[in-house]
Amino acid sequence: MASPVPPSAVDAPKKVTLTGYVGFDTITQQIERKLLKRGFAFNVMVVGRSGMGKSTLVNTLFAAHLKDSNAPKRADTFRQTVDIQSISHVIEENGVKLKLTITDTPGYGDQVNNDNCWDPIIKYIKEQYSAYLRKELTPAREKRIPDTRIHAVLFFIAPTGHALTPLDITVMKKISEVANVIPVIAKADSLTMEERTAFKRRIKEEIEFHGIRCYPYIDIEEDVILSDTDRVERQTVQMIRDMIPFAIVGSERNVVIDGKAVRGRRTRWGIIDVENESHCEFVHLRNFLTRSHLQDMIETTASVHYEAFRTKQLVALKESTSQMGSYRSGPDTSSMTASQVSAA
Ligand SMILES: Nc1nc2c(ncn2[C@@H]2O[C@H](COP(=O)(O)OP(=O)(O)OP(=O)(O)O)[C@@H](O)[C@H]2O)c(=O)[nH]1
Ligand SMILES: [Mg+2]
Repeated sequence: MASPVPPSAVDAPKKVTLTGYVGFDTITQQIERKLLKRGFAFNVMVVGRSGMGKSTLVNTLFAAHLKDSNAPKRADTFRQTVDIQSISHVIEENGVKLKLTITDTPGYGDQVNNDNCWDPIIKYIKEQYSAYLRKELTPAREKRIPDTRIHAVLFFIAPTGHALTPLDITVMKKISEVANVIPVIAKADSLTMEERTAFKRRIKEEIEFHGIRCYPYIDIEEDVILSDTDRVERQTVQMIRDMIPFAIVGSERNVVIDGKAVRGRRTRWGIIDVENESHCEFVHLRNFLTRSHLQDMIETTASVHYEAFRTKQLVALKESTSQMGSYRSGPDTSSMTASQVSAA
């Protein structure tokens, strides 16, 4: 049997300074690999008055990118959307998977009394937060909670060339309190370029006047000294804000331009190519959604809108439980909330 080693022979812990390369700088690549493997979920919702081209846009947005054309084709006669429906597609680009879900909603504004016509939309958005919160608070929660929270709401404005309607103002305001709202001018082919510019300016003024908070947000803190990166970021946001509302045209049909089939509309004045930047801002909208702001919208939904919902729910729950007097040895939120959290 080996004799025990005398204490003096054991090496005391030494403080070693590593001068060689250890490789922790690969952490960014490690994170990237993990994120790529996991993929992203991005959920967009379209909202607006009846007949504004919401369903058409849903079928135009990523049409060119879908290899599988399993997307339901619409019948030749246009049907009104009667309930909230979601369509998901998985798009893959350079090994990055994006699960894109577009939620189509029925147009509002057709009733004699349009009071509370926004309720089903708000309810749907909150239900997704609620489902997420329930899963988050389950004692044995899933490693990755499926994210059905709406990250962007495209709000369709009628191309009247005049002003927003009081109903649009109300609905936009209500939704902007619970999600990222991005206004768009629908059916922009019915306005001339000059009319578009003037209408955009008018909408912007109204949005500001009514205190509607549209995405992307600028939080101006007066005394903060900005770094160069912050300054560039702020300029980009400002540039995009100047472009909003995007003037868009949607189409589910192809038209032939120079022998090439493109998504477009044949009008009395000529052919409109949806993807042509000099015809409309559809491409700017799509780039904004997928290229420049996808991650930020996902993050903002979680850190601003979902966070506000979560806090409100948990505070309400805590109050109701303490009122019930069932608060014996401190709150056990994990088991309580899982069963009690419901859409506000
Ligand atoms: N001129 C023009 N017409 C469009 C455009 N987008 C859609 N339309 C037409 O507008 C009509 C209504 O389009 P939908 O996409 O069904 O409208 P919606 O907003 O889904 O309507 P609801 O489901 O009733 O709310 C159809 O005849 C479309 O072809 C566009 O950009 N320009
Ligand atoms: Mg529709």
